Amino acid sequence: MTPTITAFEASPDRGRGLARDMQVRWALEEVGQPYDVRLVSFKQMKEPLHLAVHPFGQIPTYEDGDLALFESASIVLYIAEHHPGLLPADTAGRARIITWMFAAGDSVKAPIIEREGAILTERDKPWHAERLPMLDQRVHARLAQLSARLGDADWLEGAFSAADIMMVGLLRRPACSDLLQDHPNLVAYVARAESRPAFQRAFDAQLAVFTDQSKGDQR
Ligand code: GTB
Repeated sequence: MTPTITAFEASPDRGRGLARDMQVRWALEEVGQPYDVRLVSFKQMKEPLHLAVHPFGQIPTYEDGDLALFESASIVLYIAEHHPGLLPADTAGRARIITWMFAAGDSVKAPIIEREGAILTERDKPWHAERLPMLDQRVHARLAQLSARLGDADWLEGAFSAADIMMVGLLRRPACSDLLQDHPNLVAYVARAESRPAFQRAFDAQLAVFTDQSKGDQR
């Protein structure tokens, strides 16, 4: 059966591949699994039909027969578990990849989200200029640790894996990518990931949604 994922009908990122359907598309492209996409509006996301699949009324979701999943990391892990290529065969190797997936959604993400929130919502506050360098420093500290661990390796744990999809998805967020320049091996890591044919196909597919929608708006 062909799985169906959901994505923004009109992504606020204007096709930059920052919404979380990008990671799901990328994983599906890496394993060569064709998929359908159901585009949803912000209104539809909050309606019962979509809430039945996603309790928080968000994208992405993943449906395959009776199975309905939400949370991009969980979806990527499911795809990796059911297709060869994104998880090693041995138990310990799989556990290490899953650990990195958790790190991308927790330890590394936390300071990035805090900085993102401050930039988006606290710009007009009198204390913003004083607080921002502290938040920058927290992101830098975590990126420095990640950079030290990656060293001159191509990927987080040996071969390219589901962990790289989730980590690169995080590092591409603007609240992180604008601080990445101090860590050249992380810049190269993201560029290496973005040059993968599967990434490109996923990126082009989500960009096409924005391009088609813009054409529609002009008509
Ligand atoms: N933890 C969940 C996951 O990983 O799946 C987070 C899901 C999530 O945040 N979904 C967002 C959403 O549906 C889209 S991706 N938002 C609509 C809503 O909550 O009503 C987050 C996102 C949104 C916009 C941009 N952007 O414009 O750059 C980037 C990322």
